[in-house]
Amino acid sequence: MSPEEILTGLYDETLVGNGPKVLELTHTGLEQGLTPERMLFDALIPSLEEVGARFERGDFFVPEMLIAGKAMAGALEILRPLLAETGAATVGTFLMGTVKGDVHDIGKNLVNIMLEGAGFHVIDLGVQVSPEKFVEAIREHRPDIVGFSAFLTTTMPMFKANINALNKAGLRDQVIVMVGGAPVTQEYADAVGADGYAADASAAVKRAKELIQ
Ligand code: B1M
Repeated sequence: MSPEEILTGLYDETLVGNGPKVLELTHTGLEQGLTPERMLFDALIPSLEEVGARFERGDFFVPEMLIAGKAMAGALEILRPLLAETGAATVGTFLMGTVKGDVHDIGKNLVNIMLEGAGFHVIDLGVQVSPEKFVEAIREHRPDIVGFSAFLTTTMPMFKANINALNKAGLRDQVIVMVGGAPVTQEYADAVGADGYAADASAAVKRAKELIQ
């Protein structure tokens, strides 16, 4: 198979949620010398974008979105050790979670992997993380940065709720707050009082490094 055929295959099979085939193609891609970045940015992520577009048009429903997401997550697990490979010394601790009410985690996991690759020690609280759980984890782990991910317009307001909880617990000035996720903008991040925002995983690493200096 040529690299182009592998990338087209990854795109098409993710779109239809064929997990086993996506795993097979990811392995084949690596064997053929395709980089994890190329497979991610030229096939897997664009495919999920198309899934989202079809969902918006009413051509796809939640089950299709779910199996496509699972197929992508499987590939990400194979690529994780390669993307997170680092010789760098630990630059800081990053506590991360998807906000309460939101179950999306692929984008958050990708940010985590890239942060690990850049030398951050990442503590992932998972999805549906309540303000109380963030507060408790900040007290326990004393991270340099706490990151909130939200992927729905209906869960973005949890950023403010989380920041209010940090204020109430007297922790706001002890930790840098970063926010992100598909519907989030710099303006929204500023409005809720976050210290940093990034649109994607590479930008998140860049911003985190700037904020920690
Ligand atoms: Co959902 N979903 N979903 N979904 N889903 C979206 C997000 C949506 C945009 C689709 C659409 O309509 N086009 C839409 C949200 C619309 C909106 O609010 N504006 C949507 C909806 C509506 C829903 C439901 C409400 C559907 C329903 O039930 N009727 C429901 C909500 C469930 C809930 O959370 N309560 C739902 C459910 C699901 C599934 C469970 C089926 C599945 C999630 C699987 C999973 O994550 N484990 C799913 C999926 C797969 C999607 C799409 C298709 C793909 C998401 C994804 O993984 N993208 C998505 C459409 C889309 O994004 N185009 C969609 C790839 C990923 C690499 O990108 O997530 O943007 P992204 O992450 C980026 C950046 O956002 C950024 O970096 C990441 C990597 O580059 N980033 C940060 C993320 N976190 C960051 C933190 C930072 C900085 C940057 O600092 C801390």
